[in-house]
Amino acid sequence: MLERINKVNDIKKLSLQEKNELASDIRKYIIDITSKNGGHLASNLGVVELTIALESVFDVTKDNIIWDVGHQSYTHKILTGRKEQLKTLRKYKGLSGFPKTEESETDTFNTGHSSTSISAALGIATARDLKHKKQNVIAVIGDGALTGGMALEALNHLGSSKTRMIVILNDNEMSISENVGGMNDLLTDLRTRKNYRSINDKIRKAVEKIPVLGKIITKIVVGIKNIIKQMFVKGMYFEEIGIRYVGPVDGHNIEDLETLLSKVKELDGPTLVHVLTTKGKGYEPAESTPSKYHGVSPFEIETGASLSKKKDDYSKVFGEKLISLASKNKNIVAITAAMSEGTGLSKFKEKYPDRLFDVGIAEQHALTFAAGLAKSGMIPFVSIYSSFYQRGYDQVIHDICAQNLPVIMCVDRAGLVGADGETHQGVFDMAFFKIVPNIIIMAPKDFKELEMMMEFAISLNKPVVIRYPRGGEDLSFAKHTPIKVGKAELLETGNDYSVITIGSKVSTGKNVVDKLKDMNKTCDLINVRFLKPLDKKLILESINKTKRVIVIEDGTIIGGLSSSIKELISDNNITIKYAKYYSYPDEFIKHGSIDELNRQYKVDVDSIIKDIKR
Ligand SMILES: Cc1ncc(C[n+]2csc(CCOP(=O)(O)OP(=O)(O)O)c2C)c(N)n1
Repeated sequence: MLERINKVNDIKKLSLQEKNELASDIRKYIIDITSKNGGHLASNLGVVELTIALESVFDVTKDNIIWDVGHQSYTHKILTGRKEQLKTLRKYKGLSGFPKTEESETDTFNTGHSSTSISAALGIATARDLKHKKQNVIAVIGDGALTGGMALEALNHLGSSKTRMIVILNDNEMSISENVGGMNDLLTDLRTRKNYRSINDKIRKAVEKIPVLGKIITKIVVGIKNIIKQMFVKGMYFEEIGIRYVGPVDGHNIEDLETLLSKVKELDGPTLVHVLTTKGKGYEPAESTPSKYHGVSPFEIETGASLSKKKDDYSKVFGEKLISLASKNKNIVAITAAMSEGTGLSKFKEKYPDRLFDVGIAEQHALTFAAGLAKSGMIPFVSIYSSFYQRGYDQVIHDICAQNLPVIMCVDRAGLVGADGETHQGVFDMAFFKIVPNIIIMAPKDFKELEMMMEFAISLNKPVVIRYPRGGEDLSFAKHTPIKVGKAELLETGNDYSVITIGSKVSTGKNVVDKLKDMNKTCDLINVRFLKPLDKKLILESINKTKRVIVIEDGTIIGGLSSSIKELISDNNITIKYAKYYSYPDEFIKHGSIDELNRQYKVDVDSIIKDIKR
């Protein structure tokens, strides 16, 4: 059936039977591609029928479908003329793993960070109404994404706006791990409501058969039903805030979905369709352990076994060190925003279930919650990916730093992340944290230094950021001098160049320095350790000596370490003979492997040496 799908709306030419066959072909195709390229396997397998039904009922050339997070858009890409390109999924210069308006007009809105779809859809639907247009607007959002503040803010607005719009709630009972919170409890109630509804339908049908009085009796029965409904269905949250609730419906039954969606399409006002799906559907390993197959690296299809060797990574080191610190200090608690696996906190969760708080996809809340904990004498370690800290920026400024509260903000996936691409690259955090008063920003050069910094952070009793990259350490250094606030570490000394580095780029600096030795040049290799407060004294001494500066960082050129060094040179009127700043440019960095991207942006050893030779 895949051969029949070549361009947008080809899906509309297939019969129901053919669509069911297509669903099975698409699953095989997605499994095949993700087994080679990696990707969001389980989430995509869960929405194959839902996507087929949506794109059969709606017209993606006119209607707007917005995929929340967007990690589940592979079937949509296949149905909209990108079947062949999908083979390049997440590869350098290949197809993105998320919706991209530049890839196709049928990708209405770029997503990547969770819980944005309802807001964006409501904006589009409101503009449609103001311009007297007619298209349908649909947000497809997961139960995990519905735990995010933005989604709840948008529902609040949607309910009162009365705008004609559809929210498809793709409920697979999973975020990356099991979904959490009161909203999830509400959905569980709604899920189990099926039996209750069919009993009432039977009563209604029976009563309606009684002539004349039938309608009045039905009204009374419906009235009673509503009371019962409110008692059993936790107040019918959606209906009460002004959004029609339809469902739950089996998200793997194309016929039922199409029937329901065609009816919902005709309705006025906001409607939420509750669709039940199975994460990982159709591939046993993913169905039985969906969180393991949420995002995969290449794997063997027969067994589901990963093809990459599991090496230690920063997240794991962080998680293990936190367990050891927590065993000695009862006040230490850990907070995650739905990312306990990714941030290395799974073992902590097992060991200290009462001291691990998974707050859902709620970075803003996670940070202010941590501020509250810190205010009352706890020592919160909040671990969030760099790009997701963007969500909680005001909380960092207003709730943590303005009150100088000792929250330890661990920034995982700092720097390039690779295949997830521009929405996920962690290149802005140094710049946006640096301007906040009271904050201390550290970055370790290797695993051991991460452990030292975690221990040191507790002693500071201030807002602290520790940023570390995705994956493992490039080099494991022999030298680890004790950490002192605002003090850099001089790893090597020389006269020709000052190589000033931070975090994961200390390894790059070390490799540059070694190559320069072969060219009979000696260098100061400075691991700044603290982006803030910066060790101006040590850095100035070095620059004044060498007059040749090489700065290497894994962040944007604006506002990070390069900016700090430029300011230092200019503030001190130093005349420089050579200055090169290796940071990422002022642009959104697309997907590709970290090595490929470092080469493209010339933040790699070879490019640095080439520049020096030139
Ligand atoms: C702001 C933000 N925080 C965290 C993430 C990481 N993340 C990606 S998908 C996901 C779970 C989404 O669950 P759900 O919406 O139910 O979709 P499913 O994968 O289960 O289909 C999370 C936490 C994100 N994309 N954005």
